[in-house]
Amino acid sequence: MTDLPAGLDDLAIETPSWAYANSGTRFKVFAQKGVPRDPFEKIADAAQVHAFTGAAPTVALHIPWDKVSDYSLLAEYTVDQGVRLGAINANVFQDDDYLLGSVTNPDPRIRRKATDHLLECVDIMDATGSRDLKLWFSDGINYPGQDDIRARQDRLSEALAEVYARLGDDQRILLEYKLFEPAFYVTDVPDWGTSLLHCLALGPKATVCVDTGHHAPGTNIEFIVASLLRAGRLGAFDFNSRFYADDDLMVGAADPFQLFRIMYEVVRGGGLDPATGVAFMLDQCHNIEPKIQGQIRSVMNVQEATTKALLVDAVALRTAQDSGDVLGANAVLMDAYNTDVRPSLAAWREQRGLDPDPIAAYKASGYFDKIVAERVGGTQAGWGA
Ligand code: LRH
Ligand code: MN
Repeated sequence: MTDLPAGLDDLAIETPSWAYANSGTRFKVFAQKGVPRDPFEKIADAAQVHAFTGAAPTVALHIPWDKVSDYSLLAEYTVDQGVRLGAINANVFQDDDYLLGSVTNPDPRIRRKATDHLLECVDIMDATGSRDLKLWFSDGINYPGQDDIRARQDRLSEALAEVYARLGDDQRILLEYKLFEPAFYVTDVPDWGTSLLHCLALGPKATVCVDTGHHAPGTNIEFIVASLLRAGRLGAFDFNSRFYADDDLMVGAADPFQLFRIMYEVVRGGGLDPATGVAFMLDQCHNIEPKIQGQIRSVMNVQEATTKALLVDAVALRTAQDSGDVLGANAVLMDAYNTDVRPSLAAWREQRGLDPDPIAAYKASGYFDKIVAERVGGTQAGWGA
């Protein structure tokens, strides 16, 4: 069994409230038994993930999916459940007014409406004590000529500047990019370069969010991670995995080697140090699989990739790299990747009073049967689209 390197204790993963709700594709959203009906039940489920993994202490909210009358009450309930509220996700992608865009819309009245929603989310952060405002814009165009690409960037930066000015000292923006969907010709924040340009223009409290499902096939995401860490502008990850597009599958499920390479650049770039402020969030949809188990498995996948990354022999690697030993250097990384860290992680859990097998322990806890029996009636939560 491998001794676990220091640093794993620093890995804190944030689970998304919407992963516990019904989700699907344009073809079908399959309802599942026991699904939460409100943010309180979502948080109770998220608390289970932390209870069995010891590594998921915060929960991200999405507004208005998680709208409540009293956010400080929700924050108190969350602490009572053993977790804390994390990032606040704005939503300017589901209102009919946003047909031609939200903050980039040609119509100033609609831009005003969208910006006001973003400002409302900062008010919510004040109530929940959240540090991060996560901004993802579905804004874009579908046909060449439909709108002026540069003018839309001007509108976007104007709205971002107003929101940035509203931030408190300890608050920040996470600007997420995405190559395409729902826009299919130009997305206004399509890549890390565009997000970084806006962040640099705004100021130090604006950072980039890397959603691992938002790149063109073949994109070297770990290069983006290394570059953003080097620039001090890597704010967060939205972890998931994909075989084709924004599939939002469990992180590490489709490409565990890619997740390892990403976490190696995180470790190498000092991103695991809480002082660097990188948020490790999951952004997934468990369309057909049990949701709480899916989140537990996802947290374990990130723990495994991070542990392997922490095992890389940095001295041997640097020696091989500096001497031009191509295969030697590659072998150092592959040795770490090919190390079975599961027994060590099981021991890490036991040392912390956790069951070595979180999924088996969760299944044996009877929690799922309890919520299936309790959560009868009412309306199951979903994306509300
Ligand atoms: C957009 C996205 C964004 C969230 C949404 C749930 O694809 O990744 O992070 O708002 O999913
Ligand atoms: Mn995302």
